[in-house]
Amino acid sequence: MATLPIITLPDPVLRKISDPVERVDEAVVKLMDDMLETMYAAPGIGLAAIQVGVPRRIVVLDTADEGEPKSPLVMVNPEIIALGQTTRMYEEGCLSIPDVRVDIERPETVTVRFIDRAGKQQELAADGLLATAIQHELDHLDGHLIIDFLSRLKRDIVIRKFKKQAR
Ligand code: GNR
Ligand code: NI
Repeated sequence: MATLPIITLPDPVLRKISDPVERVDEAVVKLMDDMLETMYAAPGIGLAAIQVGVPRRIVVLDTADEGEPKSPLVMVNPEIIALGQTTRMYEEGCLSIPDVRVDIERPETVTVRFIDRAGKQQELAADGLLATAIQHELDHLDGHLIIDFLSRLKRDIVIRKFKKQAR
């Protein structure tokens, strides 16, 4: 296993739309395991493949609290098949946008269909932090970021700050 460098703003790779995975082969399993190690090391509660520069529809998640047993989740080609009616507001962060927090209102519950590490189709109904994190990760697969929920003015300020840092 290996930790991978996490891509940050303003890298345009983060805006790419990721392609579906055709087959969960050895290389995909290795990437998923490296993504989990990278996420735990960061530390974070989720990671999309595009954040390590791979434009494939793969995400890893673990929203277990510190001190609780690890509860890694790996999703290939995830699709949201149902969203709850009620919403919740949560202050989100992103490993690709260090030190920025954005209050985001999203559906409180979500049902997602995906292929697991063994290549088997699964469905999962999630709520709370896991539901929030799943929606955050699926946004990455379509090139969407938490700053897209800000006004244009605030978004431009964040982007300018990261462009300046990158110089
Ligand atoms: O580690 C992360 N924490 C987090 C907190 C609130 C809502 C979403 C997240 S996901 C984030 C890791 C990340 O950037 N995943 O793409
Ligand atoms: Ni993120």
